[in-house]
Amino acid sequence: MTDNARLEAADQLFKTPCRFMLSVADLVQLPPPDKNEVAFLGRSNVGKSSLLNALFSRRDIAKTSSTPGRTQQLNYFDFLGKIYLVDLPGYGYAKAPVKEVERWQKVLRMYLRGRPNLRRVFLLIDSRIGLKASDEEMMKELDTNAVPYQIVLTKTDKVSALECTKTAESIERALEKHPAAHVTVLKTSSEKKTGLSEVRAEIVDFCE
Ligand SMILES: Nc1nc2c(ncn2[C@@H]2O[C@H](COP(=O)(O)OP(=O)(O)OP(=O)(O)O)[C@@H](O)[C@H]2O)c(=O)[nH]1
Ligand SMILES: [Mg+2]
Repeated sequence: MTDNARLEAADQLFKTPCRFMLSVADLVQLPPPDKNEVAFLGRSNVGKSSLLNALFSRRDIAKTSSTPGRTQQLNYFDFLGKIYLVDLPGYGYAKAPVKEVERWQKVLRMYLRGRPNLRRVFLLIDSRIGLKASDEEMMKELDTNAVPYQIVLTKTDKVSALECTKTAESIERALEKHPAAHVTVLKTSSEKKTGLSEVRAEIVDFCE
């Protein structure tokens, strides 16, 4: 299949909406690991929920907000009965009570350590900011636990094309030291709907 055909086929599949399944606040509530799973991870407010919505050309699949810490549980979506998509709570600063934040951070870490069907984590990075210390820490943790992950730049509508390319290249260089990282950095804007086909195509690879 040519690259274009791969992207078009993925766009076609994503015309079918995903179905909200459940919100998980505690690991005992996780669905059985009977399907491949792909998760959206990143600092609070980076655009995880927005990206999930944009992939399906919808605004209301996952709840978004300008207040960091909007997503406080692991939100499960079933796509085509073939794969679970998981909108995760953010890490880093969150506008929520400390105890609450500690609780969901613990659940998040435990989830990332021991989910056998987790095939890929999309680690979202704000293209205006680049990698922060908390992202580097998370990458090390994913490496240690051998969780395959891929960096996705978000909000690229807020930077110039040149700046975006420079950020992507500098991250790609940093990734050489991270064994669990996918070598390619994807560039997206949920606002302008760019780079979405590439993310869709990566997900489709896990639908079989
Ligand atoms: N300009 C621009 N803004 C975006 C984009 N994606 C998300 N945003 C904005 O960024 C803010 C946070 O978006 P969310 O999708 O809620 O972020 P999140 O990572 O799910 O945040 P938490 O659930 O709080 O961790 C919202 O105000 C979005 O409108 C984008 O591609 N471009
Ligand atoms: Mg969210």
